[in-house]
Amino acid sequence: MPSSVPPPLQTIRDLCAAHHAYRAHTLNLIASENVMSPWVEQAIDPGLGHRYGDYRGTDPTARKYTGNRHITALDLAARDALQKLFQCRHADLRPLSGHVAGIAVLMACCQPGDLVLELDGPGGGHRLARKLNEAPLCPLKVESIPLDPAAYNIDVDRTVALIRERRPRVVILGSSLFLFAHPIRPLADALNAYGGILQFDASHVLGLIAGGAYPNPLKEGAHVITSSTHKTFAGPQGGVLLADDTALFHRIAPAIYPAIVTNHHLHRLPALAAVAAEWQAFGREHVAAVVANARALGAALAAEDLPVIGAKVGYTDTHTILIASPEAAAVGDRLEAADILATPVGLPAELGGGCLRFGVQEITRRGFTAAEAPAVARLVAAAWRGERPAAEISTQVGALVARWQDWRFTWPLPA
Ligand code: DSN
Repeated sequence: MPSSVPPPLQTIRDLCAAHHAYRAHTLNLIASENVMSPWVEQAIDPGLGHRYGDYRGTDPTARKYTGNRHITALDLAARDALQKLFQCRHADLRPLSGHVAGIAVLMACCQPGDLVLELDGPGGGHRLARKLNEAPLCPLKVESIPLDPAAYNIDVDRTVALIRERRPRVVILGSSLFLFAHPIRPLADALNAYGGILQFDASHVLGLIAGGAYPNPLKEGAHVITSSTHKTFAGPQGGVLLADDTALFHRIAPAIYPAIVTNHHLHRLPALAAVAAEWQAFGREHVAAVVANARALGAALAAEDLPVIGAKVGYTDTHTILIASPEAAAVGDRLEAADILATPVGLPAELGGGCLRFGVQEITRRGFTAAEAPAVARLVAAAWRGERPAAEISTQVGALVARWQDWRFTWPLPA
């Protein structure tokens, strides 16, 4: 190996180092991010990323390329680990993201012009069908699932009536602003009456489902789960599709391969198997702490007189806390200037039109406990109101996060 780093590569290394140094002293409350434990991160195998492992259909042993004997075994081990963890018959690990897994369901189940019901942006929807519709190749009719703003959840009666009247081909549940579990059974019953599909986007709550803190949508009547694998489920970035219905699983497979994904990025598969094993060992304790910490932080933020959504019902049943603000983007900038990272998003007009979204999954993993919720809330409130210079708050933020250097909910690390 050459001893000195070529100048263009040094620049790249410097940029990465600057990113890591910056993020190490920020308070990361972004609800869609997480960190892998060192054990899981070490299971990412760049050498596998040099190879191809394509297979057609649903049988990972039916490989197109030669040289795959160990890759096939790894792929099967990862698939089996996910099926066991989510107590389902089928897992497809080829989607490169939750979005891609979701597209596969729509491509397999819809004809051009079919109706899809999904939550709109303020309702927390990822807006998969609307995003797909921006490409002229994919014309779908898309309507919004009715919301009960007071409960910040789906309006079950109106949604069931809409399904019966309009007979959508697919209904997509799941949210990027999840506070409370979506009701599934009555919607699934309405869809089953004519063969409609209930797709559940579990991206935000996959870890909570795996650890038993959120009801498993497949057990509640969802036909298919599509998800990313790196939010509350602290795995490598990527996607997964889970199902019990064998015929549906086979129907979706050609949309994944060869339609959307050919090479399915093998380097992440060992880490996916590793995070499933980690969740088997520590998942229950892990996600119980995440939800308890989110509720504690919700209460502490409310005690700072911030308008936390869901005050009458315990703030949240997930990792997420929402604080209403009509000027969410400006507040998000103020927080970022103080090194507090949260996400400004829209909310229904009845809830003020906008909010900041916070998630506690990453800080919980690194050592945050409910006892520290008041300290975190004080810093958030000070930055929110611009009470003190951002640099002064940032110094306190850095001192707080420096205390959280643990790797909780994983196996001991070598000394
Ligand atoms: N839906 C995005 C988010 O919640 O941040 C990620 O895909």
